[in-house]
Amino acid sequence: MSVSVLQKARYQYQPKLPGSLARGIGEIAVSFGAATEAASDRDELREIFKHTYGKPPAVFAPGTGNLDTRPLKAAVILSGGQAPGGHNVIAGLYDGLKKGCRDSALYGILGGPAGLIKNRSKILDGETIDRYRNTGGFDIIGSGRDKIETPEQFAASLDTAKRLGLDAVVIIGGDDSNTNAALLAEYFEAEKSGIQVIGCPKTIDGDLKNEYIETSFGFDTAAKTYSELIGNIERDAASARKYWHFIKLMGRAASHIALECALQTRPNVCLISEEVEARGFSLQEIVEQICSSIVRRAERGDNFGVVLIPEGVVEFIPEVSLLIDELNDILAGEGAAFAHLDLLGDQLAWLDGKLTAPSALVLRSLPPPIAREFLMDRDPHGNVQVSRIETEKLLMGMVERRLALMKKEGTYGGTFSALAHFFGYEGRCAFPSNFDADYCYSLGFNAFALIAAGLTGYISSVRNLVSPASEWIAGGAPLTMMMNLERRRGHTKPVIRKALVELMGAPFRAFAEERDVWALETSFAFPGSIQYFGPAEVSDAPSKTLLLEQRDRAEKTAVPS
Ligand code: FBP
Repeated sequence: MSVSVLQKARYQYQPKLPGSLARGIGEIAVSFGAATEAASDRDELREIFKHTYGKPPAVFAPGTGNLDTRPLKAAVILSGGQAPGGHNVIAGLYDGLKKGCRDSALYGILGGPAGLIKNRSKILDGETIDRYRNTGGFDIIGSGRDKIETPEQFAASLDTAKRLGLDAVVIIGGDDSNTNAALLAEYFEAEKSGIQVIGCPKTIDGDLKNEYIETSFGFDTAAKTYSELIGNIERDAASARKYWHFIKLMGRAASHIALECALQTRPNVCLISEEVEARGFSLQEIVEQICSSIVRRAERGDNFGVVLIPEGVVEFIPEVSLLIDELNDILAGEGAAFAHLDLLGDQLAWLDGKLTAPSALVLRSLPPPIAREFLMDRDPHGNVQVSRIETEKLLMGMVERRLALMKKEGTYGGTFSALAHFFGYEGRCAFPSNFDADYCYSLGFNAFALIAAGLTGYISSVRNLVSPASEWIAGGAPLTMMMNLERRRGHTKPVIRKALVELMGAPFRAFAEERDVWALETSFAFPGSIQYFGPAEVSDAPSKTLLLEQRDRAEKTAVPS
């Protein structure tokens, strides 16, 4: 791969560290809070995590150093979807290890968790690390979506770790991957291996978030990348004055990305899946909402606009969610028979007798190409692949039909011409923003500090993120405190609770206060591209979501004077 001018310049960027870690190792002291409990299902979780449950949170502060400075061997795994900043987590971890002791070593596990099971790794030296500093992507070692689940896979993972002579494994991933990290830590402890496991919070979706994780890394850069594109489209729409743009945004189940992009760009309409579910909106009601903005803007002569759609929204619409559940069940049981049917007509006829009447009706009401997407191959877990359903086109088509009807009735007099977009992969491997570059480097360095403090079953936690990096709080939170039991694929399992958009949360409230004005007027905002150089208020700004949440938290915890 050749190196662009920006990449060359970014190699020179020195990410910032929290003040407590930006010092000699001999001056970093770890201290602990009180023992923790899981939010719910405590007895069951205590039983599952016999050796790792309920540990205290850790925090690093300047002081008389008590970290291990012997040579350490660690391995790092990238797990799940790409998120900007992964390379900096690895660089921070590498630099921490080398700062602790120059004889320490870092292995990269190749291709995600499967690499640990299959013993596929490479040593990461300084020269390799330098080629990836401050760059996007996960290509330094690759990632994967496999899980370490069966007793054989746990045993094989331990075998690999022993063969490599590891002291610790760092797993960089989302909620599922960190659940896996917790289970691996427990297994390694139960086997008295002495090998530690530390997690790092990654995902552009922003749904790994709690008291100790203010944001997952990658969210900031991905949302800023999409916001730039949306802003550019808004400016084009306002210039051409003839298109409505329907833009689907990645984020899987949670709507954090769509909400952040809405706060950044002030579109005419932004759907929030969590609200759709809470208020039980039907597909038709969503169409009516969009049409209401289109009709009222047309009355002002504004036959253009922008609609944002979170990629998971179909799963939150009650009648569509029921259809998806029924299809998943039917295809899990009788997938082989279904696979013989090629034509959509045959597939629908076959399903008619098996789906409930309302679900059969919904399926038949969908435009044929969209209906086909609902019937596509399931993912490895037997679920429909929602990111491959073209919701933006579905809504666009339904809106068009509704407007045509309104025109006949004389309730709509505008012109409607629409374009569909999907922004997802465009944002996952962007050069990390300064925020993500600093945050990720800090998470990686902090993961080293947790290893050197002898901890296992912890997630790297860097907080106070809206303050300057020198004031960030570095430490670790025990993974078991983030867990609860959930039904997954017919089994009750310990999992880290997914953080969806809270309708009482500050970001949603800020959006809800303004959206009625946006629906009617042209209130667009144009954030422009991520700035890597220049004034700090432009280049180091965190996401609006983080700012609003932190301001809200500060107000709630402020002591009245
Ligand atoms: P992670 O949760 O693993 O970070 O992945 C996030 C994500 O980008 C989702 O927003 C999206 O639905 C999914 O990955 C797409 O990934 P894939 O291309 O592997 O299906």
